[in-house]
Amino acid sequence: MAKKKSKKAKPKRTKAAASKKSKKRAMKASALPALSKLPYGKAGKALDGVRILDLSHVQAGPTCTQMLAWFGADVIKVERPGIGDITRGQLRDVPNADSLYFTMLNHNKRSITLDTKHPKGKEVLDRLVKICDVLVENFGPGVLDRMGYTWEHIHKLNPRMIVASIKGFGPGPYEDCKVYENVAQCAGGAASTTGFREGPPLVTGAQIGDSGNGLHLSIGIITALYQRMRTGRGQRVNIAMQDGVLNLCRVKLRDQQRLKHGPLTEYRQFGESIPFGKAVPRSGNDSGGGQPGWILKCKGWEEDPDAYIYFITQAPVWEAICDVIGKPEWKTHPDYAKPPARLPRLKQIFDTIEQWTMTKTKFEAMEILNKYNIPCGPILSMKDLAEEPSLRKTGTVVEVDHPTRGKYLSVGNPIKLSDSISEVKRSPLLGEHTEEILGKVLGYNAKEIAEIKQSGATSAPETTRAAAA
Ligand code: CAO
Repeated sequence: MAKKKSKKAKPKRTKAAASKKSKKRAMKASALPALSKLPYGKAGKALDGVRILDLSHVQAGPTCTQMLAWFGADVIKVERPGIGDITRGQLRDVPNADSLYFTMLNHNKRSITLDTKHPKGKEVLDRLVKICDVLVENFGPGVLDRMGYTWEHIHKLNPRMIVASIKGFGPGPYEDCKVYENVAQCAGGAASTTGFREGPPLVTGAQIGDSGNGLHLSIGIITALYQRMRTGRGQRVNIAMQDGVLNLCRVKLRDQQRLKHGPLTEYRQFGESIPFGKAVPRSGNDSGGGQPGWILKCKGWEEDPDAYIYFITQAPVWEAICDVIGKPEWKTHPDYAKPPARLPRLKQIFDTIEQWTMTKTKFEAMEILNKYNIPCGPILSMKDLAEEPSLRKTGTVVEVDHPTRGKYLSVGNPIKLSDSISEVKRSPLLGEHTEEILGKVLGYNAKEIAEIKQSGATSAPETTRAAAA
């Protein structure tokens, strides 16, 4: 029997309790500023006011700081006098101009040249540490400490500083190793699972070790900046390239564990009755998810290496697929009608679909398949992408002008914020902003700037300059 509700009177809200509650509400509300009345895209940039001390080089660090710069952070890139970031001179296509390798990774930044091992250079770097919010570096293991910029030293100068680092490996047997992109792909599980079963491990064109970890690092930095709003203090953000690549290969670690319970039925080798070994094999062009897919030849494949399409036999549109490729009988045939029945015969199914795709160009096939919501994608070459008008329109591919190399194409910010619109500004020349940063940012007067310059802390000896040319 239900208990009779007690008729206890509700406790009366005292004046004190009410005022406590309204205070709490007011505090909560005041955590956010009043709604901006400015139109979207006109209220400044997301990271306006954030200053980044960028000691990064090559690709992994610079992709991170470029992303932060696109979001409005003031990125001050510190470079070795006379040489600068090594990529300025690597893979050069235009004599005496910064390479595309450098320009495409260092947009929207300012450059100061500084010998960080020179006593006067250290004095300037100390000042930079004091006024910046984030220090980003991807030197080899131990380099920053050897320079004298240990976490303790940095934190003493500026307890609010976030110190963000990329290294090849985390603590463990390889922590002292230097690492480049492809090493990270190999150590993080990507190479072992990429390519065809019968071939060697393969590295991918997507720079998941460098640019992928630049993204990981930027997420870490923005998160640390957010936490600093509550704690007031900085923290370290560490990314190991091996970890970042493994994170992107998460589905392969999933498959490694599934192997214990039987063969991976969505892999072609299952249908070909080839036994699985102890580790996840290379899966060629098999889909990494639950909907089987493969790359198929299209009309013109004999001459054009990119005349292919990725075709996914998504279960809900199977009947449409059967009609399009001229196999309506597969809709009811017990060997093809249901997804589990199709798994052992994926090769034969895709070979049959390919007979159809070979009669169409990749774009014709796309148009037909899209009408039926059949997931597919043409293999687009870099030429296709560079010339694609819709990518130009969205700013994903942009043309940038540069004083020494002229016009070139770059990839703009792929993350589109509706209230913080990215503009792509050319990369800085080596040391272009040295005086500006010494004077306007660090507050040195003209006499002090002259002394710094005379000390050799911002310029390279003739021999270094000649070697870099
Ligand atoms: N003034 C004076 N010296 C400077 C300087 C400056 N402004 N900037 C850098 N240097 C010096 C450093 O002090 C260091 O000297 P020491 O070795 O004498 O201490 C040296 O230049 C840089 O060392 P490094 O190990 O970082 O550079 P490297 O070319 O030998 O190696 C790389 C490059 C990428 C393998 C290594 O930096 C690394 O493993 N980084 C971490 C992982 C990473 O980010 N890899 C991806 C790179 S992108 O493909």
